[in-house]
Amino acid sequence: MSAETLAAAAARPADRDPGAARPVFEGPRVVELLNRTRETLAVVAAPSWPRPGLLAVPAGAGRPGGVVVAELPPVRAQRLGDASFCAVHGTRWPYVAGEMANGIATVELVTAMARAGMLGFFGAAGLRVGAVEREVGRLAAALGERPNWGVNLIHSPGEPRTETAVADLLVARRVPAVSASAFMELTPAVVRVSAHGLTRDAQGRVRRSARIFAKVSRTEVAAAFMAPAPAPLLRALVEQGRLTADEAELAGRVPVAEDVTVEADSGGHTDNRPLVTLVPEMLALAEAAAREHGYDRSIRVGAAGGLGTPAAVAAAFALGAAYVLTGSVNQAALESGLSVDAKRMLAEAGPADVVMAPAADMFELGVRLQVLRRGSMFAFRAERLYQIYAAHAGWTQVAPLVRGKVEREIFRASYDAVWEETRRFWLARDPEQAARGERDPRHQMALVFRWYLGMASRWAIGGAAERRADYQIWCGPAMGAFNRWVAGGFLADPAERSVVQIARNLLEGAAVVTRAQQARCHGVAVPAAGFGYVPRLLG
Ligand code: FMN
Repeated sequence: MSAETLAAAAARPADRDPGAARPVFEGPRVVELLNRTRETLAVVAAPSWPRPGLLAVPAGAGRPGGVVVAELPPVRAQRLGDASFCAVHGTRWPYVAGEMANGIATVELVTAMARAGMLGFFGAAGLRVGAVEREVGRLAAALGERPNWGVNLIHSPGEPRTETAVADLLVARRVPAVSASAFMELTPAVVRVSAHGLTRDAQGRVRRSARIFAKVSRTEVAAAFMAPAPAPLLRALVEQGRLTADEAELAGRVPVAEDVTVEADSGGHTDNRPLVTLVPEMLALAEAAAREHGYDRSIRVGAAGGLGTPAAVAAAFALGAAYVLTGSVNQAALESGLSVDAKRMLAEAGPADVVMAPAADMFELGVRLQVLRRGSMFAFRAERLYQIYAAHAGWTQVAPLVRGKVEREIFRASYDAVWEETRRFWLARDPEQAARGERDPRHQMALVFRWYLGMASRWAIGGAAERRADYQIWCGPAMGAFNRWVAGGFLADPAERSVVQIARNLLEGAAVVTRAQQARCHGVAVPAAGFGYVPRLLG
């Protein structure tokens, strides 16, 4: 290829595709070329040019202008993650829609993801076992033998029987993928789901019947899932007849989870940690576990938390994530179980419109989670209740003025009426809680305050407009970042936000951002718009 001056290149008559005929050097034409991720691009340079240019390379076309200093092959969104992810889980894309409690990640959401070649987890947390059973039945009927769908198994230290019952259900219904979350240590329930159905194939490799994803944000928990299940737990399960001796033996050779989702600052329960520190730390841990235990395949580390734009998704893959998992942005999708009213509130959020607030499930311990602040007083009111709880031994100890305000403004009912409703709820669900509430005034106050926190989620899901100011909507900064990204385009309209279009646009955009970085590495002047992507309807 002969060298050519910039002036000569610019003077060359454009053929049917200007980008293919002449190099481009700056501005929107660079952005336009970078968006063509399915084509090979060439970076061309000449001594007399101030900077390298970008050139499309269609088959058979010449390469006028300068010397080719680099060829940029097509960047396919399918290939941004670890190839084994798609092979093992039967997906086209290394992308997961995370579980959202109380059925907010619905059967419809999981089904849409599976049919589009991705993976989704049903939000089983907070639902009664009977409801989980019904929804798993619907999923199995809709998705049959497909491998690319799953259900959340949430650790429930306060309700161990529920955890075991859900685990047994997932095993019995042969749910192909299970996302284990909120675990602080391994329990018999999660170990059974992991070890049940382990066999060897003809080559002697261990095969799984259920693929466990562990959702973690701490290294000590990650290490437990990356190691083989502890022998005493396996032995006990064999003695109880809940695993066979062969399954237990094989479980000693593989990690409890081969997919570990690292969760950074996210919607809902979160340690608010940054993804950029967490992913490298967990990758190193996975590597060390594989070495220590002599695994014949690597543990995949996926990234979650804060992923609401193509740039964020591209960054997660650049960090080494094998796959990405989103949450907040899917809650605003058509298929999510949240009310239309609450979805509209989410669509108006900016990245800073989130705040930490007390969590209903671990209220007494002062555990907090991330919620939408804009348009709701929930975080403020829940915080007020937590402060009252922390400072008093029982409701009667609280100053009458404060009590009146809480009853009027937060409960909109008397304390006694709320306690009566709460007591009935616990009598049906866990009578010991109701009995303890009768005996212990401080525990009773906690249960009553937790009534408000629990109802605030229900109001948001059901769309109780008269309680809009109390909506509890779990949400991370990814939601606001997403809104900024899609502003002005078709995804700005909540009615257009299908979970699949959200995912496809994030992935396609991540491919563009990845290519922009490649071009920049070879000296091309990539404008800021080159690191963005305008959402479009993708087929
Ligand atoms: N993670 C769980 O493991 N179990 C849950 O029940 C659960 N419920 C969630 C409910 C909502 C409304 C949201 C927004 C998140 C929830 N998550 C849950 C976390 C998501 O699965 C996902 O890991 C997280 O949202 C990713 O971070 P992002 O919100 O920044 O995208």
